[in-house]
Amino acid sequence: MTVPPHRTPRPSTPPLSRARLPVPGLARPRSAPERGIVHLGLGNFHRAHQAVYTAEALRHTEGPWGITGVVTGPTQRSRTIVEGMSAQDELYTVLTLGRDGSVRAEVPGVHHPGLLGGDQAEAVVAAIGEATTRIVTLSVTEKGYTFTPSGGLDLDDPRVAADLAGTGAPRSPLGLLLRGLQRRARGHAAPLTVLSCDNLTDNGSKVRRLLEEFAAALPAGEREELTGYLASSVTTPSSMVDRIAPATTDEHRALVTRHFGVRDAVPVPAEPYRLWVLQDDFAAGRPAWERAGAVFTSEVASYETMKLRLLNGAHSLLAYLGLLLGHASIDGAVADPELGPAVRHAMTGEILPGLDLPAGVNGPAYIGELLERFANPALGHRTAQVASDGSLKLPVRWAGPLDHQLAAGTVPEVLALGVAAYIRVVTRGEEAYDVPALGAVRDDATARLRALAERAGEPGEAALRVVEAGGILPEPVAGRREFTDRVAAYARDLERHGARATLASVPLDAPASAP
Ligand code: CS2
Repeated sequence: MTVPPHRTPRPSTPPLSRARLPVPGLARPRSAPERGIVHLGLGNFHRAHQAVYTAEALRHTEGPWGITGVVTGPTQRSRTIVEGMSAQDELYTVLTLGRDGSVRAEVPGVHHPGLLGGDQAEAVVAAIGEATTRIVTLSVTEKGYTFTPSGGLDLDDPRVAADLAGTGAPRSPLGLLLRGLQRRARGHAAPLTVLSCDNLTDNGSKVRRLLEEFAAALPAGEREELTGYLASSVTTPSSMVDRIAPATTDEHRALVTRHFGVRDAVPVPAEPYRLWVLQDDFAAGRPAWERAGAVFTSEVASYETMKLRLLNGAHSLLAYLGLLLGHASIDGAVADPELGPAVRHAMTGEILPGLDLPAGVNGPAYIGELLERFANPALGHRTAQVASDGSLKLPVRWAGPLDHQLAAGTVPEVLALGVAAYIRVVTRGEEAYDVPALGAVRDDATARLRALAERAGEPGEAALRVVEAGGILPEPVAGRREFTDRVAAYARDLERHGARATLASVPLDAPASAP
């Protein structure tokens, strides 16, 4: 789509609506088809990824694949999206921002009115329970799955406990899903696919295990009907999802007005790249997502591991070390003359060696492509955003490569420094990076990890305690003295000499150093 010349924003700019479209550069979407999908986690990622694939698939092959989006996060932020879309005929703009400054936009137009998981739980359960619903998709982030570090359902999580008691409306994403499945099991029992679109290894098996454990913890009677329905009628394919879609800012809103002459309260910025790799195991049909470029393969696991360790793993390194170096955005962090090469070294020498790449993928070429994607200055992807929830992200992203390297007898230096940087950011907060404008890093483990660190006092000892007792990294990694000693040494160096001097001291010549 070509972009029209910039327009001067007018105070009376009309809101985005079906009647207002098309405008130059922005086509009018067809009306949303009958609902066949309920999506839990109506955030930016879903709106720039699955919704775009679905809209494109529907342009080629029609089907009942309209989406009811459910927001499951904190209520205020959630309301903004649901209310914003509702005031715009359920439409919003996906802004595709190129490295060269190019701006393309599209309006997927596949959504039905959204629901608030908190206030409208009964409506969500009813929507999942309807016979016409064939797929429930999830992008609820690591936090939404309420699991323990070993991957089982966290029965101590207050949301899970309340949902199991069943006295009030379900509160957790899995609780909503489970009660919806129960409704199906008790009614028409039509088959359903539950498709996780989150950054978790083997996300299909994970979600199945969690649902089974949830069902098993219900009172007898409820338990049997649900366990039977899960086994006979619900499939949980795995999928690898990829598209960088940062948080929306006023700049993105202004960009829509400037380029297209309409007002959009809830646009989504995204990079041009997108990929979706799925296992083709759908119980009741699916959109023709392959017509939009999705890849159906039995090799999902190797795509997932590659993406989680190389893209997300490097992202986290850029986020923590970037924050300590004063970088507000990922593109600024990767352009840093010391940090950029260190992260490339980690990807090539510390992460890539442990990977079983999917057939036909060239590791160094993939790494080069990732570094270019990170360098996109138009995205303004904030380091503080990627750094949030590290206690749940790091086990998925860094534990595998750390384990692989340590088992091979080497200490991966950049990853060890990354762990020290994470600990510094999470235990010291904004004081660690001295530039409050970089923003707050949210992590539910903060209070717990801070308490561990405070008891130790000195930064090296504090880092040791957090690694050994913080439950962030699994035992085979957290119990390795040669590794924890390096993390402690880096934690001391960060305190004494600062991030730049510490980074400069990391040996980057060999693939990884011997202990
Ligand atoms: C990022 C991801 O915020 C984060 O932790 O690493 O959201 C990343 O942008 C996506 O996974 C890209 O597909």
